[in-house]
Amino acid sequence: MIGHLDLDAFFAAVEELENPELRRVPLVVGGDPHGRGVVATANYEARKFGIRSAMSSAEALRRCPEVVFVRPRHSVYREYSRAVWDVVRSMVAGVERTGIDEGYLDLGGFSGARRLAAAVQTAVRGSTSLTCSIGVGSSKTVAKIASDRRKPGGLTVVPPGREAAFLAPLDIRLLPGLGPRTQERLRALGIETLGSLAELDDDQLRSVLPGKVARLLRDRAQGVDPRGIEPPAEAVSISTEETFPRDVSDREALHDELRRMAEQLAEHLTSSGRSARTITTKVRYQDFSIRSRSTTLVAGTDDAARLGELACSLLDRALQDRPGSLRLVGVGVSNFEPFRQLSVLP
Ligand code: TTP
Ligand code: MG
Repeated sequence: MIGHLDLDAFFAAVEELENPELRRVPLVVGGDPHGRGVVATANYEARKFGIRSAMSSAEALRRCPEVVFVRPRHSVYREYSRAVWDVVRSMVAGVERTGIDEGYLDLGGFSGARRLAAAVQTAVRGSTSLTCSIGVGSSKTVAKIASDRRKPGGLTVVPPGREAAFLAPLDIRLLPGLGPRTQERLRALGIETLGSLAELDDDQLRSVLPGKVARLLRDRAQGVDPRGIEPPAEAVSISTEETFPRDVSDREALHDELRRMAEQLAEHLTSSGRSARTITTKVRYQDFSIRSRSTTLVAGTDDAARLGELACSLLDRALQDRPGSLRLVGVGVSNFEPFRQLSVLP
């Protein structure tokens, strides 16, 4: 059986743990309500007012003038996320993380799946104080839809053979991969539920959406989804680079760029459960020549700030060896090792 785990109101739950005064007040983690900010997430108290992810912060404030806004702190969420997935990986052999707060778990046979899922919930809560919801089913689609049925803290198990019946009454918008345009076309034909999508014949299906995707979505609406759990891809290195519209010689500007890239790489590392020992900074000069400088640590890191500082000092070394304006900078990490254990969380 496959489990889908999704943390409850993740960013907001972390902010509540970090600052207990925020508990029991409507809380939005997001951008400036007096500017063009958007809601990243809202706690359940704020959701009572209809506040949702991706809504403008200004709209959230209109819906609930008492709502408390806090700005997102991604590095804090990454630390919590890592602690969560460390626990999950210590209990479940096959884990495929699909986002900062969600992923699929291989729960083995049906008989033990519910117990294992419940034990994961208890362990996650015990070690991080965060709650999560888990859906269990014979496929990714069923597990993912099930994890969203009883939030927060829910555990929804769809026994084998019950997939189609579980899906049939649900709204088509709950099917992952079904975009808003396809939804509109389906609704125009009176198809509102996964059950009626599942029953479409090939001709009707073609009229809504030509090609393979339509059949794939209909299969999924029937509970047919052969995708298995995929362990993280084993890349030997990951890197990112940026070509500037104009050559840049300002060291602070270059450092800012490198720190931003280090954030991205740290995110990748964290989400694939790895840390890196080697960091490389690459530069391209006005004459297109390329230099790179690397350093290798004794122990791996996936810390954005650390990677950023290393990338910047490597840039400084390259520019000391050969000064000049740059057309491009890049940062890469390699020499991976699995996570170190985290010990700063309560
Ligand atoms: P979700 O799991 O979609 O949302 P959630 O965990 O806040 O709430 P739920 O209990 O319904 O699962 O997303 C996880 C985090 O990703 C969320 O806490 C904030 C972030 N996020 C955004 O920044 N923007 C978005 O539009 C969404 C959907 C999420
Ligand atoms: Mg979530």
